[in-house]
Amino acid sequence: MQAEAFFNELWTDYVSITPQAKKIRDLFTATDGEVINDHVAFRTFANTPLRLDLLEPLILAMGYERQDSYEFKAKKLRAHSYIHPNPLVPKIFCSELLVNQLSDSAQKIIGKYTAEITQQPQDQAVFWSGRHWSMPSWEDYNTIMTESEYGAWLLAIGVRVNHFTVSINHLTTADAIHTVLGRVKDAGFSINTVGGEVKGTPESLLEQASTLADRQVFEFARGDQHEIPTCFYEFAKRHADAQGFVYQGFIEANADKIFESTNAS
Ligand code: OOG
Ligand code: NI
Repeated sequence: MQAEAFFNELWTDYVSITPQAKKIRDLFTATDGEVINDHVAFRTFANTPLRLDLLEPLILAMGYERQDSYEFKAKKLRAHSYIHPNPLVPKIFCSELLVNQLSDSAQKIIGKYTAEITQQPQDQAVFWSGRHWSMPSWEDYNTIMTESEYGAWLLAIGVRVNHFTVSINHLTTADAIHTVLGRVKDAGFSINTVGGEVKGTPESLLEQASTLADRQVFEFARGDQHEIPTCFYEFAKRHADAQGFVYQGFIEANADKIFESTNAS
């Protein structure tokens, strides 16, 4: 599958549960013509047929290369990032929850659902085809939430794009991340303030910020209806190093805070 078709499918799936992203993108297309996407991110469960190592070949098949690896010990996550030889094709950040580091009871709950995954991913559609297990009960969702916000989010939302990212470098009417965030806030959207609104500095070569995830009512098992966080929109400004190369990587300390954009409170 070509990258362009891939990102079109992802965007359609993403805005269906993240209407704020379409509104914010429209805000910038109105002034800048086109919004270039820096990267997208996915989340998945390790120790299942959808684990990172089994999703990776589908990413590499589109021409990507593994860029780097990351560990988030406290959150019990690991991740890889992927970069495409065409600089206009968005990078991909894919993390997984190390389920076997959770408590026995949490492993049992997650395992009950992930046992429903019937096969390993066959093609890229795995990234927009929704949950591969039944909607959890509200009780199970909340039990997992006490140990892992990420785990609860993933159990309810499934393996699908978690955020798109506006490349501030490609905007023509705003250069500084603070200007971009000012416009987003003036339009009425909330920014994730965990670790400060802006994660990273020009010196670390990557500044990032994100909205707080949209919220949507989902029908849990047995028909219980509850509003939960869905997905968010990110903004990234990349800086050049002393040799003039614009940094293309990710920064573990920034990412650690970006994850919290889907927190319930
Ligand atoms: C991914 C968080 C990391 C970044 O840009 O550092 C990230 C997530 O929330 O799943 O996107
Ligand atoms: Ni991101």
